[in-house]
Amino acid sequence: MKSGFVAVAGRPNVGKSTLVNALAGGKVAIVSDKPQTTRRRIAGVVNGDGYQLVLVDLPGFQRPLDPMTERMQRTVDQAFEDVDAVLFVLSARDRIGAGDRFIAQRVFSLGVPVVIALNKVDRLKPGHVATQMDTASKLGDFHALHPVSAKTRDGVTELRDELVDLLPEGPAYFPPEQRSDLSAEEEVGELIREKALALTREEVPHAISVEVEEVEEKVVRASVYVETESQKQIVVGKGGSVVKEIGVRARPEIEHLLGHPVFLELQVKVRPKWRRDERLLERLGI
Ligand SMILES: Nc1nc2c(ncn2[C@@H]2O[C@H](COP(=O)(O)OP(=O)(O)O)[C@@H](O)[C@H]2O)c(=O)[nH]1
Ligand SMILES: [Mg+2]
Repeated sequence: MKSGFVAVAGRPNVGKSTLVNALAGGKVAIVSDKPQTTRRRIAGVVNGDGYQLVLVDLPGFQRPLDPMTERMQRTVDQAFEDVDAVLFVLSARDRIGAGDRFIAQRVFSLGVPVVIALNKVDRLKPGHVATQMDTASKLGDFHALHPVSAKTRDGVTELRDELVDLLPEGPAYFPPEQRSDLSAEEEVGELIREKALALTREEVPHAISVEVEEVEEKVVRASVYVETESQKQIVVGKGGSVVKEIGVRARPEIEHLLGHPVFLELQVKVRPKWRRDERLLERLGI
């Protein structure tokens, strides 16, 4: 049996979480086009014939701005301490630049193999992909470079095989039916947050956190927290339309996760400055 941990590194929005989901063959981490979607470290477990690959999806690298982003950066630093390899994700759709080089400095100095995934190659011209591959190859002494699309799953199997090849002999760290290291409550909370992020913009997504109070046989109770009264009005929406839509979108996925129908009870609440509340951040797993 081969098993081990691979940290997934890269700038925000390059598609790290989407790629983890594609490699895991199911939803492990939530995805959005808003920065700071991934706030905590999530292990996505890929079980295969004779191997268990644990992908550690991380928040993007960033300059810490407040206690929340400080904790997020600490998570990233700690995650690098004990991994067998790094999957360094780049976006073929964006300029490979200073932000990527900053992360490259870090990952290429860890002393473990670095596999580069040049993501988002879907619908790009081959010439453009070739140019981006050339730029990517100059970032450091990589073990392998794979052009992929997490969206269409092009190249994902080859990438997975490459990562599995790098794993040492070892035990299974998670039971084979487990797809991530989140509890059911945490997974439900993340799904609700994903829908809330999709339906809000500007500063509101940053201000949203979700706490699941109860997962019962028939009912799931959760609160969506924001920082101000005006953000609350936005998340509630006219006549409750926005929070209702969050529920409509989240419920089928929660039911799929739990394996049975549920009634989803959502409340929107104001908790001023929660991003500075260390105790609450701890509770939210950030
Ligand atoms: N076109 C395209 N978009 C992608 C691909 N992978 C991710 N995205 C989009 O890029 C955005 C950021 O994805 P996410 O996985 O949250 O990025 P992260 O911040 O690196 O974890 C989302 O809107 C995704 O749908 C891809 O292969 N192709
Ligand atoms: Mg992410």
